[in-house]
Amino acid sequence: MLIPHWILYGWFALAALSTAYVAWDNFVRKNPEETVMKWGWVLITLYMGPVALALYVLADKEPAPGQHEEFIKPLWKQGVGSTVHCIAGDATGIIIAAAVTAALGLPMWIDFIVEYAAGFAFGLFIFQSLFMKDMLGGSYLGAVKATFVPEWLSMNMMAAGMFPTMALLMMGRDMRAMEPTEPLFWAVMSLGVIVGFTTAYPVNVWMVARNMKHGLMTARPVAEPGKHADADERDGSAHDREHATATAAAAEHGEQGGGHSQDGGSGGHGDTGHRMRWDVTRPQVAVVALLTVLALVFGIILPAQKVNLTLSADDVGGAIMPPGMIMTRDTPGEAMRDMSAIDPELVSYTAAADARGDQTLEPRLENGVKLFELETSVISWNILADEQVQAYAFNRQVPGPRISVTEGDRLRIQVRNDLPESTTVHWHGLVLPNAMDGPAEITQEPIQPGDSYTYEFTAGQAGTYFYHSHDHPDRQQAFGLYGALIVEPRDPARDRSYDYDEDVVIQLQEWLEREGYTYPAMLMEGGLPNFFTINGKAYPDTEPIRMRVGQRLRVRFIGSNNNFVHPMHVHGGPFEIVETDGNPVPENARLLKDTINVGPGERWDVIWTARRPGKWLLHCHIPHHTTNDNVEEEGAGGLTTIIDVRE
Ligand SMILES: [Cu+2]
Repeated sequence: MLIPHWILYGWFALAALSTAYVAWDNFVRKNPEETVMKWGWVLITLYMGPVALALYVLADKEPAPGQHEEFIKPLWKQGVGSTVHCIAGDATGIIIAAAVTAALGLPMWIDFIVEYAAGFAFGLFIFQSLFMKDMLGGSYLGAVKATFVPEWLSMNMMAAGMFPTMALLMMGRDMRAMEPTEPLFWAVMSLGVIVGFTTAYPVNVWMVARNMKHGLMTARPVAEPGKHADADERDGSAHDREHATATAAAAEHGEQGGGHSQDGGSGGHGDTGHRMRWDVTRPQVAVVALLTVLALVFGIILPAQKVNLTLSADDVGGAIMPPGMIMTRDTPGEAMRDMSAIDPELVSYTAAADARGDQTLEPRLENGVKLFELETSVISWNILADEQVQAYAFNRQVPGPRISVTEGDRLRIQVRNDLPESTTVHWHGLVLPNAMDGPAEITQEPIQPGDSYTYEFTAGQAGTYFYHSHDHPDRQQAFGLYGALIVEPRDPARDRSYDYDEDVVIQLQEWLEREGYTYPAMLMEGGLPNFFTINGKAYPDTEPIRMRVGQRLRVRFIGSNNNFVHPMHVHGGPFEIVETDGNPVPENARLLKDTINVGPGERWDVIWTARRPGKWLLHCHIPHHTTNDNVEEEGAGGLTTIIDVRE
């Protein structure tokens, strides 16, 4: 599931408004609450948004002046207060640690350790101890000791909910969630805190009930004798004044959460000994501690079974995965990056909706050498009038421009790489010096982003060839880095035996496009294509072939696609196969076929005679490949074109 940014920003806006309200109600309207709790509520509302706002209003916001003491008595509200108090510190530590570890590029499993330590430290040393020390007798060390175990139990349960939420979402389909610069990261943190709050709540209720932890308290400003309580303008201020004394009294014994402790039998809340007396036995604490540790362990084991926790934001941060890709705990980061979508923000050029690829590239002549310039870049390309893909393109077109030369020509081809990743170009089918052949890391260093490489060779063979990326071709060629390379014979007699009137190149391709993101189509779970193109367009936007009865058509099929063998079938009479992979077929060996299996990398040159007038289909015979995302438009789709024959 990819969550649109407007939903994320909507959530952040709600969280901001909720936080503003809670802050205003606490500090301006002076909800009669301990200062530490006021800050706790503000932080927790920042993280949990409207969820915290609801909890605040239902559990802690004084419904009418003077009612706070009574209002907060129920145990469930005390539990909420205790959880807020704990999570505010823990979550702050975890979120800061998560942002720092992500920025440092540390693996997820180290993130968890750092986050646990930071969350616990923040919760214990700052939120519990520092803020609570006055209530706990004034000694900071004493406060640390008194709150250590309750804080630890609560932290375990919080992490038991928050860690798996973070791991499964951060390393899910949309790994922008691993980047603190992305809004999704903060949304995942927000959800993680909500889940962590939920899992930490039960143990907090238990601890409040057993007098191990404070819940909610009422704290009212002590009215100075002889002076009216401050001129509060709001309704019921008279009520406030009436309760000024009660307030002070409440503050005195405020140390023990709310009302329940009164009947909780916890004796030691006298004026001096401000330490809470736990209403539990050691074995009881021990078994609850055991359960929280188990919950935490499961909270880490669970995601570790599902996602690869050895990966970091540096490895896969920002990657958006195809919806059906199977990612397991041992899927390498490189595999994920390879199958991830093109980041639409990298698009540097948007081609016109009706732009066509395979435009003939004119060379410059330099001392008898034909100089061609190719430049790779990320573009937006229409495969249909209403369907755009992000593509890797040569010279801003899909397929790349046609390089058309004559047998024996000396070629110099400058390739400039403007992709976000390295690339190379392979001249498919040509015999040339090994250093000019193109396979990345085998015959050459890949061309880094911003760099160039010059290929120079003589086109020694006539026929139908093509060029394509040979650096991660499973990704780059699938994204559109291919183009036709046609070498005309120096001796025109070579193909006189199969005269033709029209000459058409058909380059096949498969695409995977969903929700506006383009993934490299692959024969892998989650990578199967849902769009198919001839020369960069799907039917009905493929270019029809216009002929007259009696004319002969030469079709040069190029298997520029990556995955399927496409049985290309023609209506209205068979093809005659005249060349295969650039090699002429002897006249006495030329097969007649109406269906030719065009596999990846293959070229088939065929002659088709227009025998009768009408609209004759030329299409792949895997019916799914003649649909657009499983939809047939105007009778077909995808790998379909029409040979329109007139009298
Ligand atoms: Cu097909």
